[in-house]
Amino acid sequence: MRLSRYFLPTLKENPAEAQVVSHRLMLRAGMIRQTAAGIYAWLPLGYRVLRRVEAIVRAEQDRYGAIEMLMPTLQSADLWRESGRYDDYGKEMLRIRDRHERDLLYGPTNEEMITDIFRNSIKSYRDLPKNLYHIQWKFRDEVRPRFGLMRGREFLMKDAYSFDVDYAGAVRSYRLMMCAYLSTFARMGLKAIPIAADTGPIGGDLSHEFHILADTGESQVHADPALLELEAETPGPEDDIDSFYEAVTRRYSAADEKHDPAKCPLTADQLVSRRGIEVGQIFYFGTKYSKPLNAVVTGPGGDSIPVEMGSYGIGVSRVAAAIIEASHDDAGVIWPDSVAPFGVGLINLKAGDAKTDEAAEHIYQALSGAGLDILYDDRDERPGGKFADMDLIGLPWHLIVGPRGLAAGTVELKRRATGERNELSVESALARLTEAPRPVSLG
Ligand code: 5CA
Repeated sequence: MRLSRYFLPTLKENPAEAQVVSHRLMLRAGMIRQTAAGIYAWLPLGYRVLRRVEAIVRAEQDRYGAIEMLMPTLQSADLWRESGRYDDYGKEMLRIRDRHERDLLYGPTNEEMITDIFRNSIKSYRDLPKNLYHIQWKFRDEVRPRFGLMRGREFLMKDAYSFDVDYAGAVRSYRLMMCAYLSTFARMGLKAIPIAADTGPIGGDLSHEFHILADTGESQVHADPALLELEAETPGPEDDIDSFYEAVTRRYSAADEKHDPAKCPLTADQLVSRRGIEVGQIFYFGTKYSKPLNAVVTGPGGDSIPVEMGSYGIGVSRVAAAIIEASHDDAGVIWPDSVAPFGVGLINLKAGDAKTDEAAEHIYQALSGAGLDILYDDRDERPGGKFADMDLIGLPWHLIVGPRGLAAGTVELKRRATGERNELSVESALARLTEAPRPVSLG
């Protein structure tokens, strides 16, 4: 992509309304714009990040056996009356009435809808287990939307729902999702800690939140420091997930509401007690929805069994912001390779100079031809502004082409994360970049 033709409205000044670094940098780097309180448009650069995050979430859900589908954002109120949550949910639910005076709502979550779809289609224990998920916009009319995408009103969520015939099956579904989550966050360069949690309005008796430690986090979490050192490699779906799950969950962890110093086996100074950003949560809630909605299957003996369920959420849009909270410096964002909007930023230091244009164009074509995503800064601007913009948007590699280097037969390759710079021949720079890890495919 040529920057002269792209839409990248960067800001020089810090926007006054942004209190946390991710919000500030997403506005400044031209990734998002607010359109109403807690509601954002994703500009082209931000949208590429969102889609990469989505692609990793999707790949890991698929790998651990969940099946993708898509449910609508608008839901009928009647279903929520069946579960009893229409009144319970309170003011956070956006209620809508159509022209026929029928009550609808903009979905804050989808337990009722998926249970309805399930009960109309699956009748036998032989068709279980099933885990169905979608990646869809949600709306929660938060009293205080804040921190940009961290606590929005409209936000993108991956939500999965598992159906099993018995408790043992439900536990296996839950453990598979725990592994999928740890693997998902690790692929995004994030260290996410599973924290034992209360279940809140989703209900149930087994739940973990996944937190990224950051001072700007909205929750206080307490954990055994060993949980910060989990293996980056989580077991695959065919491996021994039970031993892994037990090794993780025997370590103490608790969200603030659940933390009880009297019951904690570690003393305060042995614990990590920090602010955390909740990027995902998993729940086992048994028959909480299947019983009132009558989602039953016929068991092996011909008896009617309400299915055992769990639900598993990831705040996809929140994750995009959490990555910035975890990875930035004073100059801007530092994207991990896997989720970067473009893998390489190519800077032409003297646009309009025939030789420099020719060399930069050659590199742009060669890298694009090798399947890399390049943002080519071909604008007629001063080098200082170009460097500042490239640091701000935080692409992992910067390839700098200027007349002085070219006269000596070199270009400069900079790694954004470390600041390391190398003068290389064009051929070596191209070879390095084609071999380097790339962002996940946008599909
Ligand atoms: N039905 C369950 C799981 S599918 C559920 O709704 N869980 S949740 O309430 O914990 O939400 C899942 C994830 O969505 C959270 O972990 C969080 O990362 C994200 N999320 C929740 N509220 C917001 C919000 N207002 N803005 C951005 N992300 C949010």
